[in-house]
Amino acid sequence: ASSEFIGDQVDYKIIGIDPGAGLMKSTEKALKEYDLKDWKLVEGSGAAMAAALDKAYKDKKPIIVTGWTPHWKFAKYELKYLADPKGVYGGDEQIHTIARNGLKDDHPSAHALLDRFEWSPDDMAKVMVAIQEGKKPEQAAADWIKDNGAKVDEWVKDIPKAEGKTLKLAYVAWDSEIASTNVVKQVLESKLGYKVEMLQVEAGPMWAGIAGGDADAIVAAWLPTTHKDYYDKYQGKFEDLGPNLNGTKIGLVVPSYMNIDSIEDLKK
Ligand code: PBE
Repeated sequence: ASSEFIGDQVDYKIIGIDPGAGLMKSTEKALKEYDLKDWKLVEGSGAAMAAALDKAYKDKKPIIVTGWTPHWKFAKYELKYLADPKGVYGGDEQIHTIARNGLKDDHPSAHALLDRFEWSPDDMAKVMVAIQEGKKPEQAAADWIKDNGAKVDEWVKDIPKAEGKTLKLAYVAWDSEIASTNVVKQVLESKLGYKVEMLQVEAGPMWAGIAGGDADAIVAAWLPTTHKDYYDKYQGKFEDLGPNLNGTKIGLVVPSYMNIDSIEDLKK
């Protein structure tokens, strides 16, 4: 093999994230389906993936990462998804809000807000970019709420306040979910009077926590594909409140300066 082969250039490594992420399971599947036997998927975290991408990009070096949209990286760098002709990463997805069973009876106001919560990829990207540029997540969420008063007022319209009640929102430290969970926490607190605790966990425990009732809700369920295993495993043990965001994507992402376009190009 010569150094023209993309595998040699990146040491046959794909930079992954946390092992529980649906994106990691899909990528393992992609390695099989595209017959990429020599390739390794490197475990890490969303933050480590972003750091590796940043470093490679600054040096104009080749790199392949597991990526998703919405994500601030697409605002900061010129990137492209590798085509996935076999459709391993699935098609259109939504991010859903999931409540624990019984939340509607125990916390009707929170349930009503969670059921109404819905925003756009652009909304989410604004919060993500602000955090990436150095704002604290709480501040970025508070600023977004201030700048989007009409939208937030629609979410909370006619919902009675629930002074002093406590709630637990579980989430994984993916940048997209840090943004959404902080916004929902702040709305529940500042508009409805709840006290909200954010539980940062891995993907498996997040779903187990909702199914077991240890967490009250998540706004971080990527469906129907990315979190299908978790969804099927706990079916019946949670309430699906439907999409809170439309228009996501996951897959393998590379800098635009790289001379490949499809996952199939990794085989050459
Ligand atoms: N993500 C971001 C997650 C869902 C949110 C795509 C990294 C995952 O793969 O499970």
